[in-house]
Amino acid sequence: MIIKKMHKRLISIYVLLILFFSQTSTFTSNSEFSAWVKIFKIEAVKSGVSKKVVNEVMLNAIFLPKVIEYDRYQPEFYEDTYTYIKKRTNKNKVKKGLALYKKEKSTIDKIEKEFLIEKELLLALMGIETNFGKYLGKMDIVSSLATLSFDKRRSEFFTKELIILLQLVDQKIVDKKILFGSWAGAFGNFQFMPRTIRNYAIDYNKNTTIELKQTEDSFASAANYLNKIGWKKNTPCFVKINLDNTIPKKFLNSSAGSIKNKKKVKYFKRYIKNYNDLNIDKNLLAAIITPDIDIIPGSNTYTPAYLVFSNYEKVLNWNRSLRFALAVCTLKDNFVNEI
Ligand SMILES: [Ca+2]
Repeated sequence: MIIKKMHKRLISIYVLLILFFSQTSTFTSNSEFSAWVKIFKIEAVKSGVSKKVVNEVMLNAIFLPKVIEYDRYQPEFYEDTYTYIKKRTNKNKVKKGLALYKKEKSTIDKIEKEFLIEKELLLALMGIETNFGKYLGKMDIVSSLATLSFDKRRSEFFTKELIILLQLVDQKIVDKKILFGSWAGAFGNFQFMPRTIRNYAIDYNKNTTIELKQTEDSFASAANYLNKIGWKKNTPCFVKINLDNTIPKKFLNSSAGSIKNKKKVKYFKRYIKNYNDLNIDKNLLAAIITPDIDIIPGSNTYTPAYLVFSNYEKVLNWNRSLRFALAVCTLKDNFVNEI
């Protein structure tokens, strides 16, 4: 009995200690965050943003612990390729995309012709990024970007993004009242990061503001972006292959950081069991990806495997995730069969 009581008491002390330390750590990160905001504001002014805009926009920036949780638990890190693609390219998604296309046909067709980007690709990107504008995100992206800048993991990248966002507000390209988007600071129908807005977004309907939550400006901006980074219309993105296990490991790419060891398709002939069924130009430059190799414990390293081409890397430019690019090109092909 006494032992039981002691045990209970120990547990309560333990719980109290945990509570104490977690409170302290929240307190510490809040005060550290405020100190970081002060330093950041000085840097932003140095980079040319007006003091007035820096103060106004940063006034309500808060540390969002949820953003850190999302950052550490992205589906790209734990979902296997088949699950990831299946979830994002189902019939329902195709149906929704077709409905949008029917409604906006003349605008989308015009943009396809002007920027030489397949309408199916644009629909696929919008479908995967925001489910056709349904999930634009409700996060205050100034706070999201500030949280990720304050956090150590990718501080430099997000600090630059936040400064660019302030510059866009300062130059009246972006309205500070509508800065709601994803936990990672992306915005609009196609989830543009501030840098993408600055480099590629356009006021297509020429009404002086760039409206990335409206069809005309958002589709034209996405098409302009893909065109500028070198997407080639009517050339393939990827094909699925069955690999022979004699393939040297150096040819297996499993990181989206950079795609290595590219060769002409015909070079890989002896390693691809379904080579003769591949309906592609065998002189195209290609690389092999095996996306599940690192994240799925005990996965068969050779399945699934894909040959990927230059267009695939353009989608990686958009979002550095092997699975994301596969899902986008899969959904694109699903639309091709329907439109
Ligand atoms: Ca506009």
